[in-house]
Amino acid sequence: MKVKDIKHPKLKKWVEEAVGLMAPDSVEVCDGSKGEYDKMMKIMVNAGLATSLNPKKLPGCVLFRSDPSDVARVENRTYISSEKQSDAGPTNNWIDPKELKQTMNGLYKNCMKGRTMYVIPFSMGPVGSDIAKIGVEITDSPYVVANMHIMTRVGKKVLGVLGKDGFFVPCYHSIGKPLEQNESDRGKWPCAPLEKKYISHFPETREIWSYGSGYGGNALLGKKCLALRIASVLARDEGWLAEHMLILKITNPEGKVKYITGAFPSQCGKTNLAMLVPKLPGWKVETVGDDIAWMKFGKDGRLYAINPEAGFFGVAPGTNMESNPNAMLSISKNTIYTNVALTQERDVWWEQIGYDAPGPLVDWTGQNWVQDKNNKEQKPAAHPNSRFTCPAKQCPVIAKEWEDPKGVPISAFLFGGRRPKTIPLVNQAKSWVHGVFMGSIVGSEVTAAALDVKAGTIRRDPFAMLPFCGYHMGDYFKHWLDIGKKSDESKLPKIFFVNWFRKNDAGKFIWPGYGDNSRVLAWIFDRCDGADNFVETPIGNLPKPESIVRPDSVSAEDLKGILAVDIEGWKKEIADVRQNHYPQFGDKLPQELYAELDAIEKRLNA
Ligand code: GTP
Ligand code: SPV
Ligand code: MN
Repeated sequence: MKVKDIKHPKLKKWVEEAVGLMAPDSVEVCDGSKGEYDKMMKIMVNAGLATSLNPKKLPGCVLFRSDPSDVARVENRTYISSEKQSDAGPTNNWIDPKELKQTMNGLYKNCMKGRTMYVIPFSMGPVGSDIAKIGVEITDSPYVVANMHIMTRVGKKVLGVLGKDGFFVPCYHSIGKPLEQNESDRGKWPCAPLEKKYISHFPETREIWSYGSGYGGNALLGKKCLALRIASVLARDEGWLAEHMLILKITNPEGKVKYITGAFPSQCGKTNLAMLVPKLPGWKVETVGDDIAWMKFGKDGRLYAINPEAGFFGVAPGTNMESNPNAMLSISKNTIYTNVALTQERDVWWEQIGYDAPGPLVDWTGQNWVQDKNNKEQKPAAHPNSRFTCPAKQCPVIAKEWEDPKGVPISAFLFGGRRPKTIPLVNQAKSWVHGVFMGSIVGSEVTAAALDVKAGTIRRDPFAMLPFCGYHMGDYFKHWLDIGKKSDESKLPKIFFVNWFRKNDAGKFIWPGYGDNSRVLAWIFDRCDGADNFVETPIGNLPKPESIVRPDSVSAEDLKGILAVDIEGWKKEIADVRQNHYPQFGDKLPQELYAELDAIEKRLNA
């Protein structure tokens, strides 16, 4: 399709302006067809950017290697550019919108020379459903086009819903690497240097401007930029929730169904929990979503969640047939792999894939790599944030209702992170406000999902939304409290804090995690039905030890340890929140949360 075929005058004008500014060689409007996807792949194979994988092992799969400066989200180049700095809050980077647009217009000028501009109309959520939101992304990256085909619903049907005057979120994207005459990419992932990358959001005008990166959440603008940063602002204004949460369906041995969502920071186990194969006999888990949940109130006063995405952009390392067989099966065809290692048979390999490297590999940087298990210092063959992009419908346990525009009614919210000490395996909030308090203090050991935060240290990541909230986090806490105030609390989801990542003194995980997490889900399921399976403690409701079915690999003593209240550890936790975490939000920190902090401290000291 061509620009002249666009029937929406405002969209057409916006595209024409972008063409004038960015000066591409040609412009194409994406139709979302299989032919278009195949064409993108062909272009990238020809440019040396993509390697077709072995069709006998991985039909329809390709591998990309990105630039070392472009392997993850860049949080210190990500901006919430609201009119007032105080609306972005202390945890977001801010530049005055006029100034930022001026800078970025400078970068965008002629930035698509030598390239094709693709105009991608996309829907977050099932096309045409009331809850869906439409965006249009302009990009010069065929990689982005192909990934958007998988992660969102793209094409003509979206333009159909937009009609002549429908609302869309305009999203500019350029990799920031124009080509000179006769220049081509020749196998080098095109992007701009780090200091020229900008991932910008203009919440008042609902605009997204991204420049310089082609990777993941920086470039697939429907995901973190629209479905979280812009959507969180819409959700605040309209009284709903846009969250960094997985959505799962769980069925107990009696056939009773519940839906649970969970917010864990990046690389802390959402995809794995969403696709879990229960170790507990008779239980079943199915997937509705693995990264983002939009939740609105139904007429019955309950919260209903939809997954706005259509695919998974999941972490490769650690994924194997034991830890997550459903992910392994989902990515066995029609999958885009980025920054994993390549075998001689043109198969993929990564750390903890479940078997040793089958001979010499090409690592994610394109170098030869021979596994040396005696060398603890050996650099990984796959980048720690290497990922797969695959259609959600390929998941063997995708729930039949995953695209239901009504959404699914949520019974429980989980919060969690990687906490080697103190935080117990599972802990139920005593009330909605206590649950909001728990969400507000989520902390985790930092992972490789962002380029510029030091992996290994613990940072607070409230509600797993620190990098994804499009406004002041203090106002965000208030929004959660307001949801509680205007609802019948008995109909709201029950709130739980979970931690699969406790370590012993030897630094080993105590809890086996993955499929064994079903033991905790079963306890939560029964708790939602009011089972007498808990003890009240100063920090919340913890399981009676015998109410969690113990895996063989965990001793009774170890289980008791991760279900106990570490009084001294919690006192330190509370002191850290009081001294370092809450004060940064100033007078925007709701008093109710300080009151919760005081109450817990008092109970710990009693
Ligand atoms: P994003 O896509 O970055 O938002 O991440 P995510 O929250 O979906 O994380 P994911 O499920 O991809 O897990 C990230 C890493 O944590 C992988 O390397 C997993 O193998 C590991 N992991 C997931 N669940 C568990 C668990 O229960 N225990 C342990 N020890 N590791 C886990
Ligand atoms: C995350 O970092 O939480 C992700 C990956 O889900 S990205 O889409 O790159 O943000
Ligand atoms: Mn995520």
